[in-house]
Amino acid sequence: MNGADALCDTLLAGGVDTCFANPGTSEMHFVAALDRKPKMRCVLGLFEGVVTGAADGYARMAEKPAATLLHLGPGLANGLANLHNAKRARSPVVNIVGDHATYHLRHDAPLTSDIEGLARPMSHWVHRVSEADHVSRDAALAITQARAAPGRIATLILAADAAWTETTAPLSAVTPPLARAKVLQPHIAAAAAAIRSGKRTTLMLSGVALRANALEVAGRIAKATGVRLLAQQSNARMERGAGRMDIERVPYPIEQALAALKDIEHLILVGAKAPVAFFAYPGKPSDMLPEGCSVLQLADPADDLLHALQWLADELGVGANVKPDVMEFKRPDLPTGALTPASVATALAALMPEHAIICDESVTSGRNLFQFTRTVPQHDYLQLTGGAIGEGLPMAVGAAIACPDRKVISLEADGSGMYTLQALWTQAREALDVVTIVFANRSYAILHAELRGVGAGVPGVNARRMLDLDQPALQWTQLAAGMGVEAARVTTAQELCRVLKAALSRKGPFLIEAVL
Ligand SMILES: Cc1ncc(C[n+]2csc(CCOP(=O)(O)OP(=O)(O)O)c2C)c(N)n1
Ligand SMILES: [Mg+2]
Repeated sequence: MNGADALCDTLLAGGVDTCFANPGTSEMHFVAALDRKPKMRCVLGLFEGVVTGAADGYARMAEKPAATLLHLGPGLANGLANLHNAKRARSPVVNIVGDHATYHLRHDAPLTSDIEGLARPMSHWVHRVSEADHVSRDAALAITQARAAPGRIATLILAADAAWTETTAPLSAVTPPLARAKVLQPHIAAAAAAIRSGKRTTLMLSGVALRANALEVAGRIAKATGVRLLAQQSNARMERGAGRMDIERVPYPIEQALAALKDIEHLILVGAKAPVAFFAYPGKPSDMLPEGCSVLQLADPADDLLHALQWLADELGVGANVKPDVMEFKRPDLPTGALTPASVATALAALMPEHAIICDESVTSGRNLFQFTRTVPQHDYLQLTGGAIGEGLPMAVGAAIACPDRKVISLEADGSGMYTLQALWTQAREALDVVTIVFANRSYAILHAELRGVGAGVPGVNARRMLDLDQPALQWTQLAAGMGVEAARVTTAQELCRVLKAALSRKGPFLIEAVL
């Protein structure tokens, strides 16, 4: 057994059985060891942003980490943006980065770089293993770190000679994850007092407080006390649909966000952060809460949020007899006419299957998606959490691998999609059940609005050349076909309905280019 074998065995013993990879020479012994482990599913991404984005999507749905396999500093650097998104999503990831053999580093070969320096900002934990005898111990540590609530990025840098050297060190056991911490009684008492105060109080939820069971309790509290429920603007995962408690999110556009928050006197955070503007805009506030609004942190993202809400309900005397106002099942009629974000959302609401997973990187086109999908079959809704675009298509890969029996619906803006479109190839190779709808508005539409929003004026020739995706228009059906994914272009709502229905009724990847 060499260090690489010890790494694989420790990963498998720790429940890490999926590896998203883009290897190089320094990882060849790790590749060979993975080759000896049929229980490990190895998934190739043709760019490291696919690898890290898939690890994020996987973790959100599997509720456990995948491993990555990245090639030295440059490979890691290519994957950093989606590692950032994963960190913001609080996804557990065992991020494995190969490095040169220890004795080779001093020669400053071309791929040598400061891997620790690159890893640190997007990791919670960074550790280098240089000796085969330490690989299992350190891999177990990495898994423990990744699984610590609410989920962490654990980067393990593996020296090539640590991987290839023989070891007789016993495999380290991976400690089971600790139970989430229970909140303390004074927090419950303070939250209950705020809700009883008669002032306008909002419970702001994120993290696992947006799962159906926690939302149900929050819904009972809201029904009995009149407290308002609101979710963070972007969230890793929400359980939505008919029979569940619906919850609004803080809108993205700052004016709408300020309007949504303007009446709050007490804000109680349950696994959420107090809302701040996504960007600074001249003359507008960064802290979006109204003056004098008090903020109370009931529960941290790492806490047992369901328990906190249940305890709060008890404290307020909200019994199980109080029923939340859950959504009743209802689908819209199939849309007709022009293809617009609204008609795409309507088609989706009319046709989407039970237990779908929606990966949303639709940017401006998805702004009103929620209002169309409140009453549709139950589904999970995954968002871009760190604002770094190029995560949607890889996230769909990871979600589909985590949940092979569920349909993944990937809503992708055309500009964002181009960052990591190689994910389509992985979808084809792995025969993943993903229907992608590309919102082909042939523009960085959001940035046209932001140019006005920051007061920078109207776009001239240079600005338009930086914000428009025309000349040439992207041919998404050809891009998809080139990577083995069947695709169709639609230009009317009727056409979309016909193609979407067909795509949803079969297994495997399909891409719909919706020309807006
Ligand atoms: C990694 C990264 N690079 C650049 C940006 C800046 N940015 C934000 S949105 C956007 C373009 C969005 O265009 P598209 O995906 O087509 O969505 P649309 O606005 O058209 O709905 C860009 C470049 C970003 N958020 N993240
Ligand atoms: Mg666009």
